[in-house]
Amino acid sequence: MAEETLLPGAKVSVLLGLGSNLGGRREFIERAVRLIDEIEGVELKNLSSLVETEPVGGPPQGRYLNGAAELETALEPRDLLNRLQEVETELGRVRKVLNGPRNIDLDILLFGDLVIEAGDLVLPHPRMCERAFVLEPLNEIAPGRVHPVKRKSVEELLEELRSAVARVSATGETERPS
Ligand code: PH2
Ligand code: MG
Ligand code: MG
Repeated sequence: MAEETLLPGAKVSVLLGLGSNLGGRREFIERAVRLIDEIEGVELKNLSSLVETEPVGGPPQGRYLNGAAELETALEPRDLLNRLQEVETELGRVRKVLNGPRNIDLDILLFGDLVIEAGDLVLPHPRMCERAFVLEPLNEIAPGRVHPVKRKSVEELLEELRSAVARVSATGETERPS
């Protein structure tokens, strides 16, 4: 575990992915951001613009609005995850289909340099490097932030993903980037 998370009261920088593809998408994300900023022990530092994206995976569904936020928190990762799930519930999220439509989705992408796998708490977020809808807004607010496992910056990860996508469309190659 990263040393900073062991120091009681020390603040850690956390990056979140934000998404919505049901109802008033922008309003859901804006309300979520306000509720997150009100969580005790959490301070909102930065918010990306919100971009419209094609749905990736899951059943056929509408386009998403996606963004990213940077927080500082003294909470433990599990407590932050619980608080974020409470915000999702407060905004009326119902968990039905895996990767299915949702009015709000709040994902912890990076929590300091923490690397952990504990049930539903997996950090860094296991699919963040394959998803342009995550890396693009993240690159707007934290291009230099380094992924603690890949040891590459968000900017580098996005560049890699873009060239992998370009390669696939040029050659029809289907292999995923490692
Ligand atoms: N979230 C998913 C599944 N697919 N596609 C887009 N474009 N944006 C998302 O936030 C998203 C998705 C599951 O969390
Ligand atoms: Mg998600
Ligand atoms: Mg989620």
